[in-house]
Amino acid sequence: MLPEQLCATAVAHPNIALIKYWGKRDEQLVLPAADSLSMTLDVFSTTTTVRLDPAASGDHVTLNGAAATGEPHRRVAAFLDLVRDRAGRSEAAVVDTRNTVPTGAGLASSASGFAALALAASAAYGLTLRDTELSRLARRGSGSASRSVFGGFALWRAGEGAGAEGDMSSYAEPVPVGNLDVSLVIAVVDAGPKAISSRAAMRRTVDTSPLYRPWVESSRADLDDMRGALERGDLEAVGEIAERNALGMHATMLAARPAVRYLSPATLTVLDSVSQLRRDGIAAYATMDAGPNVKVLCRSSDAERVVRAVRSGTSQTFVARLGPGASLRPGAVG
Ligand code: 2P0
Repeated sequence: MLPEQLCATAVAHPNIALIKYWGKRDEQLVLPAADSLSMTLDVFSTTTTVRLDPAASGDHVTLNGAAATGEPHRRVAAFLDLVRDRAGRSEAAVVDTRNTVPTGAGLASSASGFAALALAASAAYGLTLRDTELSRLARRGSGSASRSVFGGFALWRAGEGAGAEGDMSSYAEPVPVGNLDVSLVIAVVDAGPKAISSRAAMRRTVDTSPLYRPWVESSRADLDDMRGALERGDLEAVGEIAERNALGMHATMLAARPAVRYLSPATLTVLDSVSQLRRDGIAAYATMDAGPNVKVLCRSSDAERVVRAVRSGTSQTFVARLGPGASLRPGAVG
């Protein structure tokens, strides 16, 4: 019989950044160049079970029922090594991950994936981590996963310094928010795989874009403004700041050499629809990540109107609201 802590299941949700993370100062420790701020969604959860297998010689990973190989397997195994180091244990693990994001929706699952894996693996290997420690651990899998540890709005601090000092000081934490009614309409314009991974695109932007440093500076100012807007519960200000921050991030990428361009003609069509909604008096603001899809911030009561406005030119739309932080499934440890 296995001792009690050798199996755990955790659930986590994706997050969308309103102040973007784009660029690292330390690739190995996943230390970002600047703070970022996100909202965790209530859709597209990832559920991950980690079971220690003392008889196995290596980790076995399945993603939606299919055995992971190559780079996805390597990233999970490297992450488990961090957990094993910290726990002082050496057993291999069987990892089963299920994403509820619809296949082909073109939405990344690394944030929810590594947040769920961090929680399930740390519990399975017998570690009890505070939220801050869990966020630091999830960060090592994928930077944005540090934020999915928390529900609602989360601020990921870049932290200070290098090496252990940087590692200790870079984690996410919840952000206090006033009374804010917000929904996010996700407009999928292209569900295909990206031409360049966000990891490689970030690196190229940091290394070659003359607009990178200015964007980092303006992002710091955007963050201060965003915190004020969230405290006031001012959706118009939250949306304006999020939209300008996202467009600035894409501008820095366009200036990379060679250029990184995720935005497509269909993206711009949706952006036009969002501008038209504003002219019609609807508070609607766009943000885009490492792909052509558009997420539109709006009041919940306007979400259906936004869906109708962006529908032409999109293959699918979803409406999300604020979601919960990562959690262990009750009774799932043992
Ligand atoms: C974000 N993105 O803040 C930004 C905006 C995409 C655009 O975080 O290299 O998968 O694993 O730390 O977290 C996507 O990057 O990158 C991302 P790694 P990650 O949400």
